[in-house]
Amino acid sequence: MSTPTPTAALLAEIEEIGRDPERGGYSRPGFAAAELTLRDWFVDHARRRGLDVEIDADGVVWAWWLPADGTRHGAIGTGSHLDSVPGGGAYDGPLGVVSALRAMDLLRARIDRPARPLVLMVLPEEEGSRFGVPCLGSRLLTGELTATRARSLVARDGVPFDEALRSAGLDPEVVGARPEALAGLAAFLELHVEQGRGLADLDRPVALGRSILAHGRWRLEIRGRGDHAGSTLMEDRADPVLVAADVVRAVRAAASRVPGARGTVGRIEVVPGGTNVIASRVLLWFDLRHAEEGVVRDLVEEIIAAASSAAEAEGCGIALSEESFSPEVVFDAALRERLGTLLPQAPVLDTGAGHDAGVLAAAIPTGMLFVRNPTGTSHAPDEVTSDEDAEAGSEALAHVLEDLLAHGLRPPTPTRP
Ligand code: HGY
Ligand code: MN
Ligand code: MN
Repeated sequence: MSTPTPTAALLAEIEEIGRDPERGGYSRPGFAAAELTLRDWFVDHARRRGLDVEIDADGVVWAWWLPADGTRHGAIGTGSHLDSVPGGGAYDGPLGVVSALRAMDLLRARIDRPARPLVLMVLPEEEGSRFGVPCLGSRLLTGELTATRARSLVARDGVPFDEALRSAGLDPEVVGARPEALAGLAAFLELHVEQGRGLADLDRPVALGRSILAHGRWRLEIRGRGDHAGSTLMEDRADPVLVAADVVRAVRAAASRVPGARGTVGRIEVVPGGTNVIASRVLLWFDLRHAEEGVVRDLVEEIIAAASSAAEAEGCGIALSEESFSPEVVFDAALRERLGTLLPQAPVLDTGAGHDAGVLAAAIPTGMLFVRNPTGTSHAPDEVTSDEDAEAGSEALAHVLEDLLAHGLRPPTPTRP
């Protein structure tokens, strides 16, 4: 048995937290027990490294490595998330958090103190699996998600947002945008396991991120007439499940017709959910993605037209609500070029997966590093990266952080020969 790399050893410390024996993989919803345990684990490691740790009103964890003058301005931020999708993989989120700790260790072996502050960050509810809004923490931080909307959210398990925050030791009364904290950040870098096979096919361990597809989530309620499975003739039914079946097919057909588009229905709730009961209501969510926002909007129109005609034919009603939308993100070109200079072997990849770095990009220069995932699979237990590649990711992150901490965002002007 080979000795795990330091990054792998850190990951091994959390591999039993939030395992989901029923779905496989991990289920670590935001602000719930498993994610709070992971957050405590991170805070303990940060404190053991002498970092100043604070958890802000939105549940964002900030672990500071300060320069001699103690300033927190002009900070380089790095980190990711610890929550997961239901039955998710071990690396989506935690790899970025663990690699930040490992990069910190590599940096402390090279420099006593940074010339400018480094802050390791853990952003809550990135998957939006509990409250329905992805990147909830970074959206609150930037003000994209208002405190009013956040506090109106009710979790999938029925727990209101305020109650979930209180159980996490936070005060929902003070949730909201934090422009002063954001202003202190000069840049943010997120390392993430690749969610695709780009690096596997290129046979490289680390890549840089270029863009994130525009993507959104919609909730469709289909109202029918609940009734008895045995006493109700077929011609007398208003069955919302039948309409849902048509909508699932419409999502697949619409997205399949547009090159590069993605359309997914991964969650359907049938109410009341009895085997011998014709449902009264169905809740169905669909996720649509494409590089162009206009294409995503057109897909929504097409899907809703199909849902309306299926509902009318079946005597059902529908109601659509948009749960979240993220425009296409192109990461800061100057920062990406800088990273490319520092990591000349790293290819540049686009991604279809959303990230906190994508949300923060609206406010500050952000960039991403991706680490090879041989299966390319994500949001499933088969998500994987090798110990060696995980360590290569941490070393790449340390390398770029060292340069950014030394020189800031303006690269040193090369001295004339
Ligand atoms: O859904 C996404 O793209 C991300 O994993 N939150
Ligand atoms: Mn994810
Ligand atoms: Mn992620």
